[in-house]
Amino acid sequence: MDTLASVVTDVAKHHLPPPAEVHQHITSFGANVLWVTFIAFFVTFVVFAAKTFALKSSERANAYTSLFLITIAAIAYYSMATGLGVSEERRAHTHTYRQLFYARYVDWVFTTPLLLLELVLLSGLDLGTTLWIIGADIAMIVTGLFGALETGAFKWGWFFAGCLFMVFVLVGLLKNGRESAFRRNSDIGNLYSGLSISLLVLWCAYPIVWAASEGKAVISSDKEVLCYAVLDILAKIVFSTIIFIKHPIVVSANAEANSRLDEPLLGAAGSDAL
Ligand code: RET
Repeated sequence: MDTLASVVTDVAKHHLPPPAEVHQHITSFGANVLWVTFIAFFVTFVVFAAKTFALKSSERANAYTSLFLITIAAIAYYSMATGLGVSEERRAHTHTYRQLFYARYVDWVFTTPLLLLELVLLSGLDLGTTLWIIGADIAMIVTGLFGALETGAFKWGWFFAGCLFMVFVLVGLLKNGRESAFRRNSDIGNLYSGLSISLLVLWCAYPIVWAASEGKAVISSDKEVLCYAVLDILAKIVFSTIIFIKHPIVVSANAEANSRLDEPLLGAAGSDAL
Protein backbone atom coordinates (compact mmCIF):
# COMPACT_ATOMS: atom_id res chain seq x y z
CA MET A 1 0.00 0.00 0.00
CA ASP A 2 1.16 3.46 -0.83
CA THR A 3 2.11 5.59 2.11
CA LEU A 4 0.71 9.09 2.24
CA ALA A 5 4.18 10.53 1.66
CA SER A 6 4.77 8.58 -1.53
CA VAL A 7 1.33 9.55 -2.82
CA VAL A 8 2.09 13.22 -2.16
CA THR A 9 5.47 12.90 -3.91
CA ASP A 10 3.83 11.22 -6.84
CA VAL A 11 1.16 13.91 -7.13
CA ALA A 12 3.81 16.60 -6.80
CA LYS A 13 5.91 14.98 -9.53
CA HIS A 14 3.13 14.70 -12.03
CA HIS A 15 0.76 17.52 -11.27
CA LEU A 16 2.76 20.43 -9.88
CA PRO A 17 4.38 22.88 -12.28
CA PRO A 18 8.21 22.59 -12.42
CA PRO A 19 10.06 24.91 -10.05
CA ALA A 20 10.29 28.46 -11.38
CA GLU A 21 13.48 29.33 -13.18
CA VAL A 22 15.45 32.29 -11.86
CA HIS A 23 17.38 34.37 -14.35
CA GLN A 24 20.15 36.52 -12.92
CA HIS A 25 20.45 39.19 -15.59
CA ILE A 26 21.61 42.77 -15.67
CA THR A 27 18.92 45.45 -15.46
CA SER A 28 18.94 48.75 -17.32
CA PHE A 29 21.49 49.93 -14.72
CA GLY A 30 24.00 47.25 -15.78
CA ALA A 31 23.30 47.96 -19.46
CA ASN A 32 24.00 51.66 -18.88
CA VAL A 33 27.26 50.84 -17.10
CA LEU A 34 28.35 48.80 -20.15
CA TRP A 35 27.47 51.64 -22.54
CA VAL A 36 29.17 54.33 -20.42
CA THR A 37 32.30 52.17 -20.16
CA PHE A 38 32.28 51.63 -23.92
CA ILE A 39 32.04 55.41 -24.45
CA ALA A 40 34.91 55.98 -21.98
CA PHE A 41 37.10 53.55 -23.95
CA PHE A 42 36.03 55.01 -27.28
CA VAL A 43 36.86 58.59 -26.21
CA THR A 44 40.19 57.40 -24.80
CA PHE A 45 40.87 55.66 -28.10
CA VAL A 46 40.33 58.91 -30.05
CA VAL A 47 42.55 60.92 -27.68
CA PHE A 48 45.30 58.27 -27.61
CA ALA A 49 45.22 57.90 -31.41
CA ALA A 50 45.69 61.68 -31.85
CA LYS A 51 48.52 61.73 -29.29
CA THR A 52 50.21 58.63 -30.71
CA PHE A 53 50.35 59.98 -34.26
CA ALA A 54 51.72 63.28 -32.96
CA LEU A 55 54.80 61.40 -31.70
CA LYS A 56 57.91 60.63 -33.77
CA SER A 57 57.43 57.14 -35.19
CA SER A 58 60.55 55.90 -33.39
CA GLU A 59 58.96 56.87 -30.05
CA ARG A 60 55.63 55.12 -30.47
CA ALA A 61 56.25 51.61 -29.04
CA ASN A 62 54.43 52.15 -25.73
CA ALA A 63 51.82 54.40 -27.32
CA TYR A 64 50.84 51.72 -29.84
CA THR A 65 50.62 49.16 -27.07
CA SER A 66 48.23 51.43 -25.11
CA LEU A 67 46.26 52.25 -28.23
CA PHE A 68 45.63 48.61 -29.09
CA LEU A 69 44.66 47.59 -25.60
CA ILE A 70 42.17 50.46 -25.43
CA THR A 71 40.80 49.48 -28.87
CA ILE A 72 40.28 45.85 -27.80
CA ALA A 73 38.52 46.96 -24.61
CA ALA A 74 36.22 49.26 -26.60
CA ILE A 75 35.32 46.34 -28.91
CA ALA A 76 34.64 44.04 -25.93
CA TYR A 77 32.43 46.59 -24.17
CA TYR A 78 30.49 47.29 -27.37
CA SER A 79 29.86 43.56 -27.80
CA MET A 80 28.68 43.19 -24.19
CA ALA A 81 26.50 46.32 -24.31
CA THR A 82 24.79 45.09 -27.48
CA GLY A 83 24.25 41.60 -26.00
CA LEU A 84 26.62 39.75 -28.32
CA GLY A 85 29.46 38.72 -26.00
CA VAL A 86 27.07 37.29 -23.41
CA SER A 87 25.73 33.78 -22.74
CA GLU A 88 23.76 32.21 -19.90
CA GLU A 89 25.03 29.47 -17.56
CA ARG A 90 22.93 27.25 -15.33
CA ARG A 91 24.15 27.21 -11.72
CA ALA A 92 24.85 23.61 -10.64
CA HIS A 93 21.89 21.74 -9.03
CA THR A 94 19.59 24.78 -9.20
CA HIS A 95 17.07 26.34 -11.52
CA THR A 96 19.06 29.56 -11.56
CA TYR A 97 20.62 30.83 -14.77
CA ARG A 98 23.19 33.61 -14.71
CA GLN A 99 24.51 35.76 -17.50
CA LEU A 100 28.12 35.10 -18.38
CA PHE A 101 29.95 37.95 -20.08
CA TYR A 102 32.49 35.83 -21.90
CA ALA A 103 33.62 38.74 -24.10
CA ARG A 104 35.60 40.04 -21.16
CA TYR A 105 37.85 36.96 -21.29
CA VAL A 106 38.48 37.55 -25.00
CA ASP A 107 39.37 41.12 -24.05
CA TRP A 108 41.66 40.12 -21.15
CA VAL A 109 43.50 37.38 -23.03
CA PHE A 110 44.80 40.07 -25.41
CA THR A 111 44.90 43.15 -23.21
CA THR A 112 46.58 41.77 -20.09
CA PRO A 113 49.65 40.64 -22.11
CA LEU A 114 49.70 44.11 -23.71
CA LEU A 115 49.57 45.77 -20.28
CA LEU A 116 52.40 43.53 -19.11
CA LEU A 117 54.32 44.32 -22.27
CA GLU A 118 54.13 48.03 -21.42
CA LEU A 119 55.80 47.34 -18.09
CA VAL A 120 58.29 44.92 -19.61
CA LEU A 121 59.30 47.48 -22.24
CA LEU A 122 59.91 49.94 -19.45
CA SER A 123 61.92 47.59 -17.26
CA GLY A 124 64.11 46.16 -20.03
CA LEU A 125 63.41 42.64 -18.77
CA ASP A 126 65.09 39.80 -20.70
CA LEU A 127 63.13 37.86 -23.32
CA GLY A 128 63.00 34.59 -21.33
CA THR A 129 61.42 36.17 -18.24
CA THR A 130 59.07 38.20 -20.46
CA LEU A 131 57.75 35.06 -22.16
CA TRP A 132 57.38 33.34 -18.81
CA ILE A 133 55.30 36.23 -17.39
CA ILE A 134 53.12 36.56 -20.49
CA GLY A 135 52.61 32.79 -20.77
CA ALA A 136 51.49 32.56 -17.13
CA ASP A 137 49.18 35.52 -17.69
CA ILE A 138 47.45 33.88 -20.67
CA ALA A 139 47.08 30.65 -18.67
CA MET A 140 45.50 32.68 -15.84
CA ILE A 141 42.81 34.13 -18.11
CA VAL A 142 42.08 30.82 -19.88
CA THR A 143 41.67 28.96 -16.58
CA GLY A 144 39.40 31.78 -15.36
CA LEU A 145 37.21 31.36 -18.45
CA PHE A 146 36.94 27.58 -17.97
CA GLY A 147 36.10 28.16 -14.29
CA ALA A 148 33.31 30.55 -15.30
CA LEU A 149 31.93 28.02 -17.81
CA GLU A 150 32.16 25.07 -15.39
CA THR A 151 29.02 24.72 -13.34
CA GLY A 152 30.09 21.94 -10.95
CA ALA A 153 32.59 21.85 -8.09
CA PHE A 154 35.55 21.67 -10.51
CA LYS A 155 34.98 25.41 -10.98
CA TRP A 156 37.18 26.06 -7.94
CA GLY A 157 40.02 23.92 -9.31
CA TRP A 158 40.15 26.21 -12.33
CA PHE A 159 39.98 29.23 -10.09
CA PHE A 160 42.89 28.16 -7.88
CA ALA A 161 44.96 27.28 -10.95
CA GLY A 162 44.27 30.82 -12.20
CA CYS A 163 45.39 32.28 -8.86
CA LEU A 164 48.60 30.24 -9.00
CA PHE A 165 49.37 31.59 -12.47
CA MET A 166 48.73 35.11 -11.19
CA VAL A 167 51.32 34.56 -8.45
CA PHE A 168 53.88 33.65 -11.15
CA VAL A 169 53.05 36.83 -13.05
CA LEU A 170 53.31 39.04 -9.99
CA VAL A 171 56.56 37.52 -8.76
CA GLY A 172 58.11 38.00 -12.22
CA LEU A 173 56.97 41.61 -12.34
CA LEU A 174 57.73 42.64 -8.80
CA LYS A 175 61.01 40.81 -8.36
CA ASN A 176 62.74 40.33 -11.74
CA GLY A 177 61.08 43.34 -13.38
CA ARG A 178 61.92 45.75 -10.57
CA GLU A 179 65.54 44.63 -10.39
CA SER A 180 65.87 45.09 -14.12
CA ALA A 181 64.21 48.55 -14.06
CA PHE A 182 66.51 49.83 -11.29
CA ARG A 183 69.50 48.49 -13.21
CA ARG A 184 68.55 50.93 -15.99
CA ASN A 185 68.31 54.04 -13.82
CA SER A 186 66.55 55.28 -10.71
CA ASP A 187 63.88 57.33 -12.61
CA ILE A 188 62.82 54.26 -14.53
CA GLY A 189 63.08 52.12 -11.38
CA ASN A 190 60.82 54.46 -9.39
CA LEU A 191 58.23 54.77 -12.16
CA TYR A 192 58.25 51.00 -12.64
CA SER A 193 57.92 50.37 -8.89
CA GLY A 194 54.88 52.65 -8.58
CA LEU A 195 53.22 51.10 -11.61
CA SER A 196 53.91 47.51 -10.68
CA ILE A 197 52.70 47.96 -7.10
CA SER A 198 49.44 49.59 -8.28
CA LEU A 199 49.08 46.74 -10.77
CA LEU A 200 49.46 44.24 -7.91
CA VAL A 201 46.68 45.89 -5.90
CA LEU A 202 44.33 46.23 -8.89
CA TRP A 203 44.89 42.72 -10.24
CA CYS A 204 44.23 41.13 -6.83
CA ALA A 205 40.74 42.66 -6.91
CA TYR A 206 39.79 40.70 -10.08
CA PRO A 207 39.73 37.20 -8.52
CA ILE A 208 37.75 38.62 -5.57
CA VAL A 209 35.06 39.95 -7.93
CA TRP A 210 35.18 36.65 -9.87
CA ALA A 211 34.65 34.60 -6.69
CA ALA A 212 31.65 36.74 -5.73
CA SER A 213 30.06 36.70 -9.19
CA GLU A 214 31.03 33.94 -11.65
CA GLY A 215 32.15 31.81 -8.65
CA LYS A 216 29.56 31.93 -5.85
CA ALA A 217 27.00 34.28 -7.44
CA VAL A 218 26.57 36.23 -4.21
CA ILE A 219 26.49 39.62 -5.95
CA SER A 220 23.97 40.65 -8.61
CA SER A 221 24.90 40.76 -12.29
CA ASP A 222 24.60 44.56 -12.14
CA LYS A 223 27.19 44.76 -9.34
CA GLU A 224 29.43 42.34 -11.23
CA VAL A 225 29.35 44.53 -14.34
CA LEU A 226 29.98 47.66 -12.28
CA CYS A 227 32.94 46.21 -10.35
CA TYR A 228 34.65 44.89 -13.48
CA ALA A 229 33.99 48.17 -15.33
CA VAL A 230 35.65 50.22 -12.57
CA LEU A 231 38.62 47.83 -12.45
CA ASP A 232 38.98 47.77 -16.25
CA ILE A 233 38.92 51.57 -16.42
CA LEU A 234 41.57 51.84 -13.70
CA ALA A 235 43.73 49.04 -15.12
CA LYS A 236 43.58 50.22 -18.72
CA ILE A 237 42.72 53.91 -19.00
CA VAL A 238 44.37 55.24 -15.83
CA PHE A 239 47.38 52.96 -16.15
CA SER A 240 48.04 53.77 -19.82
CA THR A 241 47.48 57.49 -19.19
CA ILE A 242 50.18 57.50 -16.50
CA ILE A 243 52.59 55.81 -18.92
CA PHE A 244 51.66 58.42 -21.56
CA ILE A 245 52.29 61.31 -19.14
CA LYS A 246 55.66 59.83 -18.20
CA HIS A 247 56.53 59.61 -21.89
CA PRO A 248 60.00 61.25 -21.64
CA ILE A 249 61.20 58.65 -19.12
CA VAL A 250 59.73 55.85 -21.23
CA VAL A 251 61.35 57.18 -24.41
CA SER A 252 64.76 57.42 -22.78
CA ALA A 253 64.37 53.83 -21.57
CA ASN A 254 63.42 52.62 -25.06
CA ALA A 255 66.25 54.56 -26.72
CA GLU A 256 68.71 52.93 -24.38
CA ALA A 257 67.23 49.49 -25.13
CA ASN A 258 67.43 50.14 -28.88
CA SER A 259 71.06 51.18 -28.65
CA ARG A 260 71.79 47.93 -26.84
CA LEU A 261 70.06 46.03 -29.63
CA ASP A 262 72.38 47.71 -32.16
CA GLU A 263 75.34 46.11 -30.44
CA PRO A 264 76.21 42.66 -31.80
CA LEU A 265 74.13 40.11 -29.86
CA LEU A 266 76.92 37.54 -29.86
CA GLY A 267 80.56 38.15 -29.04
CA ALA A 268 83.33 37.36 -31.54
CA ALA A 269 83.50 33.75 -30.39
CA GLY A 270 79.73 33.39 -30.81
CA SER A 271 79.89 34.79 -34.35
CA ASP A 272 82.66 32.37 -35.26
CA ALA A 273 80.58 29.52 -34.01
CA LEU A 274 77.72 30.35 -36.41
C1 RET B 1 40.39 35.45 -12.96
C2 RET B 1 39.77 34.18 -12.40
C3 RET B 1 40.74 33.12 -12.15
C4 RET B 1 41.77 33.54 -11.15
C5 RET B 1 42.32 34.89 -11.44
C6 RET B 1 41.71 35.78 -12.29
C7 RET B 1 42.41 37.06 -12.54
C8 RET B 1 42.14 37.95 -13.46
C9 RET B 1 42.86 39.18 -13.67
C10 RET B 1 42.41 39.96 -14.67
C11 RET B 1 42.95 41.21 -15.00
C12 RET B 1 42.38 41.90 -15.98
C13 RET B 1 42.81 43.20 -16.38
C14 RET B 1 42.12 43.76 -17.36
C15 RET B 1 42.50 45.00 -17.87
O1 RET B 1 41.84 45.73 -18.37
C16 RET B 1 40.58 35.23 -14.45
C17 RET B 1 39.37 36.54 -12.72
C18 RET B 1 43.59 35.23 -10.71
C19 RET B 1 43.98 39.56 -12.81
C20 RET B 1 43.94 43.88 -15.75
